[in-house]
Amino acid sequence: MSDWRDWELYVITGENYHPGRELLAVMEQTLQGGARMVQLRDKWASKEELLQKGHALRALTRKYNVPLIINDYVDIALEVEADGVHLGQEDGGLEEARRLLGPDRIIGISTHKIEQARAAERGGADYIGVGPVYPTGTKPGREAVTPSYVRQVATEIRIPFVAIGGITLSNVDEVLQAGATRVCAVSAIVGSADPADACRQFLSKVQEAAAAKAAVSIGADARASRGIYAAAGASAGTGTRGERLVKRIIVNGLEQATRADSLADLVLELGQQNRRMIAELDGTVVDRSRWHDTTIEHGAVLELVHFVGGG
Ligand code: 3NM
Repeated sequence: MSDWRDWELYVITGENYHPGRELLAVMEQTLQGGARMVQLRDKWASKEELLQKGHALRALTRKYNVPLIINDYVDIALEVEADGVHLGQEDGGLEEARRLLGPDRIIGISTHKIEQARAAERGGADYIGVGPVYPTGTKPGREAVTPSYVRQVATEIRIPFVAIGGITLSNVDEVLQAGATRVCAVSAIVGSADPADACRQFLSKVQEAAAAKAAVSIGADARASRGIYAAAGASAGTGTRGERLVKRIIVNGLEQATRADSLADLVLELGQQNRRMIAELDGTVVDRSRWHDTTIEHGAVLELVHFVGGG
């Protein structure tokens, strides 16, 4: 699997939306269309059925090198060798899930307000769901959080997040403008007559929005390096994240943009906070106890190395 955080389009199963069409055939079409993360979610299936579907989806997603996430069940995720689980607020148990799954498997948490997003980040979730952005029949009775919650999360939360709930090709632009860089859909994709084409269209919208944002960020960067620091949040480039300026840094030989102020922030931004790691900044190893007060400057060069502890 390439870095799972690269995902832009997350597709969740919803067999009720494609009666008469096989689960695997529909999900294969989404993978062909560019789904980069797949979740097995079926609130009506028995555990036995879930296991069988989980094994089949595991084989399929492996073929496409795409992570598989299991909704609700840590034991099924382990049994089918999925890449992780997705838990709702009512499921609780992030700590327990982490204990059972270990540091490397992915744990996602649904959040519906900023306090839940903060708690999930603090608790060591790898990503959060942000929704339902719009009312949806897939989770009936849930109040829509609206794009304003997406904006709030984009401004404040550092771990990856995915916007979800009632997202369609007609409203996804609004979600992307609110700061989402990853989207997830069930009915608009698996319920479509052509799931592969739906995925392609979603992906191209996400990628267009990312390209537009990158162009703005680089412009802001150029202004910043000329010493023209806009007032907090005033420039388009710093936009939704307020006063934090985008810095270009090099991590393990690759250039990337970050808004992290400290080494600890950066590790969180990269979703590596649960890993045992050695960090070297500009050629000097920084002890983990110093990560919070080690500042990340524009142009910093970092090496982050995982290690497997013995004893
Ligand atoms: N979780 P659709 S909304 C599975 O807000 C799910 O946590 C949500 O389906 C959340 O794309 C949702 O058909 C349903 O609206 C998404």
